[in-house]
Amino acid sequence: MKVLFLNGPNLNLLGTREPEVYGRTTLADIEAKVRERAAQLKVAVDFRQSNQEGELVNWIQEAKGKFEVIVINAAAYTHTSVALRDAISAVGVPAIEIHLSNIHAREEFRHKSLIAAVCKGQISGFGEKSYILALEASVNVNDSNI
Ligand code: CA2
Repeated sequence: MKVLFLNGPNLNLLGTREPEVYGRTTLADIEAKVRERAAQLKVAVDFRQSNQEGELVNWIQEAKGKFEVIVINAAAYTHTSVALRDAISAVGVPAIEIHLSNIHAREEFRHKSLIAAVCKGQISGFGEKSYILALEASVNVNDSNI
């Protein structure tokens, strides 16, 4: 089983700026923890980040037939991108939306996710653990066709 992790804009800055909001863990640290858990679960992982909306759309489209599940932290595009929503909906690969912070406990503009309705579910507010929980949920989605 293969899971594609997609990370949106500015997540490459994790651990280097605004540690009071997003902590001191870098995206590379998170990737390493995801890979450790993935090895235990015997899941193959591809882990990517882009600041470009179109590149994320391309990666979603290309996932068809190559990955069983997409885990996506669309970052700010969560709240703005009809393009990402349409890509997830069109490609037919089950997707899980994740966030480090609890978007519902933050500014009002973060409460609305344009991708939530086309994802299997949302994991939000568990810091880097959101990524591990999503990996575990991916196995469940794949095994039981949730
Ligand atoms: O909580 C999350 O995971 C978010 O997706 C993070 C996004 C934010 O726009 C979403 O509302 C919630 C922001 C990612 C930017 O990350 C930074 C990391 C360090 C310094 C500045 C930004």
